[in-house]
Amino acid sequence: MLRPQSTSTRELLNLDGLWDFKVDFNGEGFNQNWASKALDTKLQAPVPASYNDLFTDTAIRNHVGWVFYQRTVRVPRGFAGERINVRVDSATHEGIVFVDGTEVARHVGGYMPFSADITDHVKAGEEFNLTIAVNNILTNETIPPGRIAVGDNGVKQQTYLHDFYNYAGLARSIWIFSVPAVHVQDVTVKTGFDGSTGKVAYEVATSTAAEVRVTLIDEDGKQVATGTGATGELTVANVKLWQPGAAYLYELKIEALVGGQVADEYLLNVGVRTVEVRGNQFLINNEPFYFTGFGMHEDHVVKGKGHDNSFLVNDFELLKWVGANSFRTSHYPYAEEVMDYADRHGIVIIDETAAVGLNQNFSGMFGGPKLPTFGPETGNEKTQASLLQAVRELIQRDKNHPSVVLWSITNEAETGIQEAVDFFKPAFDLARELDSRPVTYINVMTEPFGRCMVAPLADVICLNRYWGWYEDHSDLENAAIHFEAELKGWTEKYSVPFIITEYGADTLAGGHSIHNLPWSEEYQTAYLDMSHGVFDKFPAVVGEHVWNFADFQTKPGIFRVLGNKKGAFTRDRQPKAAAHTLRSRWTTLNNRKPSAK
Ligand code: BDP
Repeated sequence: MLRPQSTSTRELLNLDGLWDFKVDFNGEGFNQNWASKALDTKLQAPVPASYNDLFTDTAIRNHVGWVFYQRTVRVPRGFAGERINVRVDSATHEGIVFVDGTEVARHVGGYMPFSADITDHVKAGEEFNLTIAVNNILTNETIPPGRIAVGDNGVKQQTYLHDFYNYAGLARSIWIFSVPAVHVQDVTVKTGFDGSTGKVAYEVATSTAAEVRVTLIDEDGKQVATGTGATGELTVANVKLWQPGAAYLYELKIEALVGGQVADEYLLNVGVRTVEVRGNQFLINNEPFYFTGFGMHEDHVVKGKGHDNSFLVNDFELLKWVGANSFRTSHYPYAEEVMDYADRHGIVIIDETAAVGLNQNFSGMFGGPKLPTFGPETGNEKTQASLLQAVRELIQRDKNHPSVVLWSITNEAETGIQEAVDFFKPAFDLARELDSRPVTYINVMTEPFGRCMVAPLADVICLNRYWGWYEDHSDLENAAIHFEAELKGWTEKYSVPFIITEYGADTLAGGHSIHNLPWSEEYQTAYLDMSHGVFDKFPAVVGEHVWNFADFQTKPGIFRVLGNKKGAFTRDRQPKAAAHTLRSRWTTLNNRKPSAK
């Protein structure tokens, strides 16, 4: 799905701002046709933002079900004669879009865009009523999965098997945009190079038959290659590569022509780079790459998962300051603005679906009955279909980002049983069918090398390990022994690169202890030093992502103290002592392992 944009043939109108907002407490919004008239409400909610933390009413925060957002939109006169579309960058977790009360689009999956052609419902120059109903419910058939429980007090509660809080609403932008009748529908680029000659293979899909012309333009605005036809390969002399920490972006201008006249123009940023797994190395542009950085979250005070460009810039500034060259979109795809910014600033991304919590072994910790992870009431064929949809949509959306080097299928699923292989193998196969990047999954500590059956499916094995926190708590000497023994086992069994995608210790900013007591800043830094000492012994460990970049909001009912406190930064982005420890290690690594230097 192409991001909408404004070009010489396309118009774009952003609909961010305050929308009327109403919570459907009694489940009557559809029966009473709320979308067909002005919402009877005094509440307004900003878009983009999660709605949960905006209001003082706890019932809104805890609501399980539908909410309605509404505003009037005037279609710009300049849209006349064009195809008019509405686009929702995300609706968490299900969205239904109505134009003057008529449903025009519906989508399940809270972190992916969807759009609809509304040309037949609106008129350029005139107003229409845009309503978006959004549902926050997670079931055993959604990704991520969840379960609705009804308490003895008769109130519905949402449970789920991941710790981050289930923020909901319209957390990303909403747009209307126009495209010409004949337009560029999709484009896929694959890049490579041979010596100093770059290669950009492209494939363009148009809405109806059209001639295609492509032009590659460098950062100085100079045209460096042209091509015609819906598919082809451009060659770039003296190519400037997209490098981690030193991004270079060409612009690919794609034109659809009818009778020699330009009907549509679309612009795509292209970074020329290669990604390859060779033995136990992860290569970017044929050079071994060592991942330093974090698992992150889209999480801020008040806005929840609401995208905000100020926070985006500041978070990336902090990544740069601390010496991080990469991050993982734990545990769902992030806003497209984030992906574009990473392309522009040379930050490497492990791009993850929202398949988190497919693991009933955690039900004790998160509350809920202990069921089998895979079965009719839990992970079934419908859940699997949702996972495949999540993989398809993720790759469809993010395939052209040079920053993305690895697809992550799932986080911390139960993987030690044959049902897991049956469940996940089609997702690995699909990712490989759709794209050439390596594919990974994130292994949980309870599925070690002697047990996990999904590991053989992966090109890279990612491990979340909490030696010294959930195991050997406050005992770093034994933690080091056990961590090393475990990595020895994994690296002897599998000849692939390994990334430690989570390791971390909850830490109260300002907490101190001369004895390195857990929760103190001293313990967090000692824990990191211990872990790094272990990683450095293994050439096959090609990356370290600390859990987490910053403290974040968590699900009520699990034993966290006002959120998960494993951040190297606090929730308001101030450094803990750990951030300085990481900075001194990472700023000297320069994308390479110390042992590889
Ligand atoms: C891992 C999860 C992550 C949690 C983390 C933790 O992948 O989402 O936040 O542990 O416990 O299990 O802090």
